[in-house]
Amino acid sequence: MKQNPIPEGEPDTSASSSHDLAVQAEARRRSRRAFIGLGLGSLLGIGGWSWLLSRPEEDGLPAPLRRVLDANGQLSSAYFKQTRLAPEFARSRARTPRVNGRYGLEDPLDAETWRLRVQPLGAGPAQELTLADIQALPRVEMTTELKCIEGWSLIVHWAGARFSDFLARYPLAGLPGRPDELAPFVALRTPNGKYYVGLDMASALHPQTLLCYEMNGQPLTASHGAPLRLVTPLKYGIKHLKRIGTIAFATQRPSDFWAERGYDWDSGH
Ligand SMILES: Nc1nc2c(c(=O)[nH]1)N[C@H]1C(S)=C(S)[C@@H](COP(=O)(O)O)O[C@H]1N2
Ligand SMILES: [Mo]
Repeated sequence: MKQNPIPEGEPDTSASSSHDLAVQAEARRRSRRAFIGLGLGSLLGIGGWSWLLSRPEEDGLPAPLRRVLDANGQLSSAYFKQTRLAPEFARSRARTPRVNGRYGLEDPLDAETWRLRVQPLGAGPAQELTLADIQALPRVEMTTELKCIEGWSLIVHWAGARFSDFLARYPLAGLPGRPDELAPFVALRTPNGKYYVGLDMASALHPQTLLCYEMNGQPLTASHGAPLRLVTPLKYGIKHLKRIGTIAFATQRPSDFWAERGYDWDSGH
């Protein structure tokens, strides 16, 4: 049989029987279908998301996602723009970062009266949660790099709850009148509203986006964001809002403290 040159980027199929080729084509067709399904994830609604996110994990991703990523290198690299994982490090390399940024931390923290306010879209009342409510969610630890746009970075060990687990337990992110569809944006701000960040929903649901209550094995100090801060290691430190007061949902990009001062709204790296 005539040997065709192998096109760039295609698997070497020159030794395959026609049966193998048919199997491969079918596998590719299926993984493409599965991938397209995931691309429509934002239309999947919270029911679909909570199903997906409650699947057993492989490498920190829900198994169905991981399988799609493994199934097709080319498509997965496209999808990985959103779902790649930030590198994790040995815990022994963790250090305590400098305190950087005190906007929104001006008032003394009253840990007794602090509540996390979760504001659904539309007219619904805010739900108030305690730190114990967040600590009752599955605890996740990770050692990742905190990168500041000022040019420094440091490895930190964090403990907290996945934002996705929080939303699965408190499904308050639905659109008004369409509770099965997720709002496309999340807005977080300090209790006094002086520091605020916006996230797209895919970033909020990323498996390494945590509502953190511990840094390097200790409860957060006030200046590092007690009692609860955001950590999202695919983005710069400016998005890691300390002392979360309110989480709200939005259909438009929420205002963002540093985006208003000229930085990139997404601030991914
Ligand atoms: N409330 C609040 N959170 C904030 C900031 C801030 O000014 N106020 N600064 C951000 C910036 S720019 C960085 S780099 C990180 C630093 O976190 P650290 O102080 O725990 O090192 O916090 C982020 N979260
Ligand atoms: Mo920063």
